[in-house]
Amino acid sequence: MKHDLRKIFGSFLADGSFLKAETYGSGHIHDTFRITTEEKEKDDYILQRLNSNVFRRIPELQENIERVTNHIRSKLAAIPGADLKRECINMIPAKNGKSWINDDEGNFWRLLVFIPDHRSYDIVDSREKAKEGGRAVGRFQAMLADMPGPPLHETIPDFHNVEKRLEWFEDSVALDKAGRVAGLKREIEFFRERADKVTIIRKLGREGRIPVRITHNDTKFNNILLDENDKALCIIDLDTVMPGYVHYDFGDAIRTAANVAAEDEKDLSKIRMDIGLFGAYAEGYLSETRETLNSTEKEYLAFGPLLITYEQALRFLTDYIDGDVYYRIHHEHHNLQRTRAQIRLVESMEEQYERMQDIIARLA
Ligand code: ADP
Ligand code: GN1
Ligand code: MG
Repeated sequence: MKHDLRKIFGSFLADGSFLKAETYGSGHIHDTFRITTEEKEKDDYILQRLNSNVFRRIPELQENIERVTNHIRSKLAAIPGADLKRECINMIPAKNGKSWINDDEGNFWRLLVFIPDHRSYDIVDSREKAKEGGRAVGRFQAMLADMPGPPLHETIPDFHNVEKRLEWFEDSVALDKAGRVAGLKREIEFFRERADKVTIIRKLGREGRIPVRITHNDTKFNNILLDENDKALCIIDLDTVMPGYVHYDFGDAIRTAANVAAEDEKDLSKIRMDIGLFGAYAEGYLSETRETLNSTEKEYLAFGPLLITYEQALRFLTDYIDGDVYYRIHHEHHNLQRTRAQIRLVESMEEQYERMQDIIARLA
């Protein structure tokens, strides 16, 4: 599908003239383009065609992001030397008065200021970067802790509800829409064996032992931008910011920051959670959140990565079984390859779980 990106860009109140558009980044959900402007001194932009299959209520989602970014900007404005253009997502209003437009085909588009001189990593190769990532997420949660107003919209209902995700998985297995289930016995068994264990965080929530907070819910490391010196800069991809448990954000960041291999690595022998990267991220994260987290949240923090990596593997396999309807794939069996890589990562975490708990106990 070819879109007239120049025309779409022209529907927003951006400063600068359209020079060129290129596809950008390695996100799995939206179609993302970098717009370069003709004038050297003016901002570049990120133009996104939003995935309305994944996000069913985009006006609500955009309202969430407006509230969250306004609140973060007001916090940053009180910090001397803060860079409001680089430390927070800035959405450009459209000429229609909203923060998005619909094109003739009904697609939703939004425009963001391109954050200059940032570094984004799919794989983290040093403890310093992991620690800065932890700081960035901790700071993000702290800034949103006192956001006034009603709860944020749930942009994807039951997003991290692993009990629901297990039900949907079993439904998909039973339906076997794409005829793929016969070859997946080992993988399916992996999830069933652990199904009772992974509900612990939700149980703690139901018992009132851990609070619902505002969380990001998609803290994979390439959604955490670092600056040119690899210092914490900005958390992006705010579509899933909504009520959640801190274990989700800690877990998803460790899933990506502490894995020495790619999320979809084919050679399973290369996949391992690095305990040094785990400890460094945890140190950065707890340096910002030690005072706010309660003792039960801390006690179960190390379980977050096991839960979220399990859930991620389950989501990839469910999508594979459904015939690849959710995540962008780059080849036929990509979702299965991703599943196997994430299963291997869960096993690596299980092997090191006691050390993970010890590290958190020492830092918390
Ligand atoms: P997805 O949900 O598809 O992951 P993201 O919102 O994360 O979409 O955007 C995809 C990629 O685009 C990011 O991983 C990042 O590389 C880049 N990106 C997004 N927003 C910005 C921004 N404001 N400035 C610079 N790069 C950005
Ligand atoms: C998607 O949007 P992106 O690419 O940052 C997904 C996350 C998954 C991730 C796996 C809205 O993240 O939940 O953890 O892929 N986002 C959504 O790489 O489903
Ligand atoms: Mg992203």
